Amino acid sequence: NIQNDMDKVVTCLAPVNIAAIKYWGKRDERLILPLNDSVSLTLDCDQMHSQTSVIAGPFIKEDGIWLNGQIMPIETNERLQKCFNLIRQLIVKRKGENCPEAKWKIRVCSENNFPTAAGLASSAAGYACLVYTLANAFDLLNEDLSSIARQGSGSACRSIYGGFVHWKAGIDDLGSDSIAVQIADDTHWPEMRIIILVVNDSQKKTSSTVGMQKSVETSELLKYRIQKCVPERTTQIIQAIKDKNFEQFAEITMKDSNQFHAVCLDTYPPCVYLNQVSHEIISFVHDYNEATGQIKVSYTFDAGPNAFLFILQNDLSSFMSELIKVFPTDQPISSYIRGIVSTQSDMLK
Ligand code: 2P0
Repeated sequence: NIQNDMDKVVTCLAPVNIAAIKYWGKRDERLILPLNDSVSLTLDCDQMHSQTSVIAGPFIKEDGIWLNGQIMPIETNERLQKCFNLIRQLIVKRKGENCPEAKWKIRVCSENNFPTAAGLASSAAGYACLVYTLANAFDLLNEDLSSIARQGSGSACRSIYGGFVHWKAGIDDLGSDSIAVQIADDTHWPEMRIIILVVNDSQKKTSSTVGMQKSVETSELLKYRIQKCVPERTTQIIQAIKDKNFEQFAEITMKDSNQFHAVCLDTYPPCVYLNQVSHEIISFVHDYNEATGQIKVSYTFDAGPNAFLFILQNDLSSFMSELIKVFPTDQPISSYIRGIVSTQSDMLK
């Protein structure tokens, strides 16, 4: 797209991803290298997404980034700087040290169409979108973008790919093997739906970054989880995804969410992300499955009280009609995505 001057704005969208095997804990804070593998589903772009526009050129005096209409201080934001620098390094690698583009200043404007930092994976979509849009603007889409997105926010490396994604923790100290790979693309398992129950969309008290640092420092359960549980679960859930074995996928997802929140409680002082309504949703799901005699639906919770429910299309309407009896809402329940069914804003407060 770029010759001597970038005379157009490049705009891209990136979706959020929801982890079924959770990333929690780093072995290297600076390079954002995780202690364990994680597995996620990337939603479709037409629902919860970040949208980023980039313009660059000699006519821009300094780098600038606006997030949801507010200017972000780049000088004090190490992660943003890292992403800009890594992209510039790639430009030099591709086009030579003397290419003018490497010196161009860049303007970025980014917006989320959902609440930022409310445990709805906003940093994942945001950094994935930033890196992808910059790469697109500078013709770098063939490069490994997941390792750059990872250095913006760990979970962002998974949003670089659609469908079902495995972020391999890797063992290299420099992170060369800590990359996201696609397990299956977004046409695989089209019956899979995700229902998002927005219990609370306010900003969370302990950010994931800080929460996981504290867990690494203080939680014994985290060590056990990483060594004894996650490796086997990762292998099993990848197989379940490939086989479209919903019951296996769903059971592992619930167990991993529960263990992740147990680690949060085992952290000292504890990180409490779930609330009373979250626990009521968990009970509701188990009661529903018990009544049907099968695992028809599963839940997972990130660093916040909002629930992500996985269900197959065929079971969706009967489940929804039971759900709204217990958790009523005036909001219309819109049915989205390969991924996703509904955000029922504020309904559960
Ligand atoms: C996940 N979370 O796998 C887990 C589950 C939250 C709970 O990835 O410090 O915002 O930027 O690497 O990516 C949130 O962690 O943290 C996260 P950083 P990030 O989705």
